[in-house]
This record gives sequence, C-alpha cells and structure tokens, in this order.
Amino acid sequence: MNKQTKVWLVLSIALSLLALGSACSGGGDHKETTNTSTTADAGPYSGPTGTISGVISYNGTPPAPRKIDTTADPVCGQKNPNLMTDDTIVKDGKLANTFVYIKEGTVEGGKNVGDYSWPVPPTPIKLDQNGCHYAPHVLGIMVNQKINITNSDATQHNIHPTPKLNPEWNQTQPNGAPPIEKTFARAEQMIPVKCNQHPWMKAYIAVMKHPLYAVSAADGTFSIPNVPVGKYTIVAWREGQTPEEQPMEVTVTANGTAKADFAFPKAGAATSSTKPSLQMVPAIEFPMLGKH
Ligand SMILES: [Cu+2]
Repeated sequence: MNKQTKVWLVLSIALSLLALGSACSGGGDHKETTNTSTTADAGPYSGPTGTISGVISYNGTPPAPRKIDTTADPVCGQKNPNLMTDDTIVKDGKLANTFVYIKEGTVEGGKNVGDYSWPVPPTPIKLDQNGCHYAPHVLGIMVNQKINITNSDATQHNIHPTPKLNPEWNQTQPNGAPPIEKTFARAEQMIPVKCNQHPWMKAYIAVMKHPLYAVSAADGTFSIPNVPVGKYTIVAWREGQTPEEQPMEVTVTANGTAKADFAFPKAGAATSSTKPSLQMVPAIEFPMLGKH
C-alpha cells in the first residue's frame, strides 16, 4: 500500500465515523436527546426514585416586557389591549417558563435512562389561543402524546410549528372550530410554534421520550418527580431574546431530592445583542456510536 492510499484510507474511516455521529445526533439546532435506539428496550422502570427540584433565578435587571402592536387584527386588541412580550417573565428575581429536562444519564445498574420504555400519558396536553396569545408559552409533551389545540378567540388563528426532526405543518383554526389534535413522533427540543395570522404569537414545545421534565412556574420553581436513582445531565433552557441553555450534573438518590438551581443569563454570557453559541451548536455525540 503506497503512502497516498494509506492517507485516503484513514481519511475515509474518519469521515464515515463523523457521518455516523451526526446522523445520530439529528443535526441542526433541534436536538433529539436521550436514546434514539428502538432496540435497547429495558422495559418500564420499577426501581427506587427521587426528585430533582430547584429554582430558576434571573441575574440582574430583566428586560422590560414590550407592548405588542396588534392593530393588524382589531379582535386581538379588543380582547387583549395590553398584550406584552413574554420571552422573559421575571418576578422577584425568579424566571418562569424555563424548560428543565433530563438530557441523558445512567440509571443505577448501568442502563441509560432512554433505554427504558415510558408509558405515554393518555391525557392530552392543552395549548390554547386566548387573546391572540399562546398559553402555555413553553410546554413539554411526550412522543406520541396528544396535543389538544383550542381557539378561544373570535378570530382565526393558524398554528404553525416549525420542527426539524418532525414533519412541519400549519393549520387554520377559525373561531368556533373544533380543537386540533396532533402528535409528534420524534423527540425534539425545542420546537418553535408560530401563528401565520399574528406574527407576534409564539410558543415552544419540547417533545420528550420520557416524562422527566418540568417547566418553571411563575415563582421560578420546578420539580421533576419519580426520577430513577442514578446520575444525570439535566439541561435548563430558557427563551429570552435569544435562547440560552445550561447543563448541570445531578445525582438522584432513593426518596431524596437533588437540588438544581439555575441562574440566567449565565455570568459573562452573551446578551441579547449577540448570539450565544451554546444553544446553536449541536454537540457531536460520539457516545452514540456505542448504541448501534
Ligand atoms: Cu393567531
């Protein structure tokens, strides 16, 4: 084998490893976390569990909510004359609408958290359009769990999620139309939802393979119960004027509560004028290679 052939061989092996890695990680800024394999099914988890809970704080002075100009649709202005932006909702220094979830981790005994099968709750997740505003603003849902979308306004909305890993769709929903029911077949965080009628309307959906997630409440608190005993990487995501996320390692013990307090923006992090790199750069997850 001459020298050139050897170089080609090494290069092509490296490239195919890379391709394999990126095929698994999904690519783009939408991420599918936990396990993508359908073969490693450890069945439902039935061992000891604990809780992960914490408080999301906001560092410094939060940006003031901005008034939304709704003149494009008088119905919106009549019902909701003081509609404000809700990308950063802070009360007494605590941040609402932060999505906290187990990204990956090892359950005691050595199995990946995503290797277990997690039953899909039969109750649909509700997303309402009221006053030309989505409620809730940030929501989690499990793969194949129903989302039930309602229109409480005397005007027409057009719901338009823009996923990367799931099929994109948009559907009009006039006043009085029945709820729209949909499911998402693949895990993906975070799917932006917009309205083609009202450009200010925005929501985010996290589609999860497991139920181990929570959204911070108005007082910044969150709690994830029934977490199998183990060690995990959890991620807190918040929208802000540019989305930002932070990882944290936690250890869950039987009947224990693992504390996981976060603070946004991260000290020294980019502000709204510049783009933070953390959220937008997909990790090359070489550990995925082991799951094939
Ligand atoms: Cu709308």
